[in-house]
Amino acid sequence: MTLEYGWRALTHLSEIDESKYGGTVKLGGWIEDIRNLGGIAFIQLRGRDGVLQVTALKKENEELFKSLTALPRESVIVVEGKVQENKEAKLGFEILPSQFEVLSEAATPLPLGVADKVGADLDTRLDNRFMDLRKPEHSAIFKVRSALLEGIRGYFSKELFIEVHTPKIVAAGAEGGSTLFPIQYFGTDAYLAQSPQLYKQMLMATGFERIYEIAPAYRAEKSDTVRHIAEFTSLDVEIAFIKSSEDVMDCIQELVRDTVAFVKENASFELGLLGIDLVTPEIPFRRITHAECVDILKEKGEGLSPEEDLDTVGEKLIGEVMKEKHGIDFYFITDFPTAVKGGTFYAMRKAEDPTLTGYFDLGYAGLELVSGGQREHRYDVLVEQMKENNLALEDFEFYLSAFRYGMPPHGGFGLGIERFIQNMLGISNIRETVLFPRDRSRLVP
Ligand code: AMO
Repeated sequence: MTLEYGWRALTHLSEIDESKYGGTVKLGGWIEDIRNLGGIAFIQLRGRDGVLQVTALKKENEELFKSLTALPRESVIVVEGKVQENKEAKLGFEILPSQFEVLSEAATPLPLGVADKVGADLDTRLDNRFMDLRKPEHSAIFKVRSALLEGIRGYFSKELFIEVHTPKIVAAGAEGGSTLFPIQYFGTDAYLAQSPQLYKQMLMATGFERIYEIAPAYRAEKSDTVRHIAEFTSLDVEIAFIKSSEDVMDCIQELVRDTVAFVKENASFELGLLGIDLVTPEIPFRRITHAECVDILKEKGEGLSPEEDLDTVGEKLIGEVMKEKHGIDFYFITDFPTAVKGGTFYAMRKAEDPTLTGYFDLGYAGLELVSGGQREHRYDVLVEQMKENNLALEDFEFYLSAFRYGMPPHGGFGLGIERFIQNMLGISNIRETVLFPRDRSRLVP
């Protein structure tokens, strides 16, 4: 039997309501399960937006009954049939099939169960990702991710930012040598970009004024953790004519609040499936200085020198304190000492106290989500800071030249998209938020 179909010719489950009862529809999907009781069979057909019961009766059409119930699980079919109300079916209706066509028969055994209640370990899931994502609670993560990106783009579009794309094959790193991935580029040494840092700053010399980029960033992270991956999606933002880091923090808290609200409204089905009750945070976000964090951690028995960045344990403890004391998930850690951000040669130091920068992190329930601040835009000072960091100035000439002919004060930030989703959905391992994650031991699929 052949059935006419096409990407717009099929009905989706969400389009079926009482007005369609008694009518004929055509749907495509995967056979999740078949329960054959002899004279009647219940076939669970999984589509983009749910699982439908197809009820076949032997006495109606024996040939159709036999061939449909003989199909292996996860085969792909298109089925045409009448929509009939059935209070006992999960959706309140079922389809009585009149025709169907097998588009792809699944091999057996399956590498991973789809309808099974028992979960597989993460490695097996990631090895068989195409199958793993047939589970609605797994694909829901990516639908939330898509809504989150739409919310982010909506915010920036409203604020008159333009979206840009900068090269991912670069000649110099910006975030320290230890996490650079070297590559061969037509016989020359090159790297995968750790961050668009140098390019987003150079764009401030063009007149674009407000830019953002959503793109992969690469870090050869030395250790395996549940919050680091080798290829992550970075939201990078740069804004010209800022007065101080305050302007950047302003932008971040509005962005985060509006994006969470957007996801809550536009991914409510998926959030429900995942059992997440999102709370839109109130702004302004509370602040805590780096020096205050040092004191708190000391009290908790966690030594952190005033010249050190918070480690994972420190980040988690500060997150717990902010939750217990103030009931909040989002908070800025401000006034990073120059010694911590010193390696960040592009950070502007405070005029009143050069041992401090206006640099900050945004913590999200114990996880660093954002880091950013005002940049040093004055050519001479920037050169001095680069020398302090023992950088070979000739390697950065392409960057420095943008500061010589009119560079407005500017600042910006980087936000890890996967970390945003990870904490929003309470996911323990960041790898679950990436379709095909890359880490020290994972290059395939
Ligand atoms: P930073 O190195 O702090 O700053 O990175 C910014 C944000 O990116 C995310 N992130 C990661 N996410 C997953 N896996 C990783 N390995 C990983 N590394 C970083 C985090 C982090 O807060 N150029 C500056 C930003 C700026 O100042 O504009 C930068 O890259 O969420």
